[in-house]
Amino acid sequence: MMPLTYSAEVAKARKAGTPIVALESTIITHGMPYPQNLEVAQQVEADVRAACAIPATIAVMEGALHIGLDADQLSKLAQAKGVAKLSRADMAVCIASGRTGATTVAATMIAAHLAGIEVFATGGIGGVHKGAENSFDISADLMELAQTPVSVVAAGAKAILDVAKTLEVLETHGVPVIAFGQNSFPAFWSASSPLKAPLRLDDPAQIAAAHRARADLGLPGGQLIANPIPKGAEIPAADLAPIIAHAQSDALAHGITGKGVTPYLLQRIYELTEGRSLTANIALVRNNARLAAQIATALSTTAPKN
Ligand code: PSU
Ligand code: MN
Repeated sequence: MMPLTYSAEVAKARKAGTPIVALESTIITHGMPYPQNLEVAQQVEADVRAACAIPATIAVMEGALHIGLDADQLSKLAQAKGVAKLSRADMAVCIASGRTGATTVAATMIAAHLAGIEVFATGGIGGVHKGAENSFDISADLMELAQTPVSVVAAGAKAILDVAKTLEVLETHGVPVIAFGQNSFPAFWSASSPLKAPLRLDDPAQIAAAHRARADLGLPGGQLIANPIPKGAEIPAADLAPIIAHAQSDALAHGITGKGVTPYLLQRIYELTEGRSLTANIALVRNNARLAAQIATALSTTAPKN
């Protein structure tokens, strides 16, 4: 079994049975600029604590798989240059070569599951990119949701993706996509989208019960909880559409492919919205952290059976 390096706070929570929420680190290293990335990471951790759970930010630091980072480690990671972006395919090589890497949704789910953490909060998941019929660019996050039993709270999928195809792939792989408190599938910067969410639940305790029921049915994999951005923080889809198209044509013109695509588009949209995309991003991640803490609390009252 892979040795795990727990932060003191997470080690204590594990002993005491306090609910724990996993947090990813790619959002810190590849999703937001410094110093906002550090401020957001600290704020999101504080939100989890305020909701009576313990945050476990996950990353590989110099070859060690960390479940929870202390304040110095978080600050170091937020400023580090050349950090690898780790998905399922990359984790083992990063660990074996003693390097530092930030975990995507897929890699964070793998690490969380190893640590017995059942809930994870992020901003947006990876998905099927526009033009995937030619590029085959489909995030490994989708297949991870199909095989690793962690409930992931995200604000839906970004319009940088082909959201309809993303939902189709999730359905094909049997991933429950559950909108929280509404019928529409949230569109990251906007609370609703023209697409209906396949499933809806209105109560964190029901989401926890569905997580347990899935395991009791013998089904592998987790759930995607699609939590809409808070109303006051939305950016209208019509404002963003031309900006996303602009960012996408820049990516094409610069020959950006593979793992580089998502970070490039996020950075370009940040520049083109003059930081407005980041303000919205912060509001929704914080909102997701609070919901994840409530789900983790509900799960902690019903231990897994296996
Ligand atoms: N989408 C966002 N913000 C992010 C990411 C996706 O809105 O920060 C990050 C997450 O870590 C996600 C990863 O798991 O990008 C997906 O990358 P790819 O498309 O290369 O699988
Ligand atoms: Mn990709």
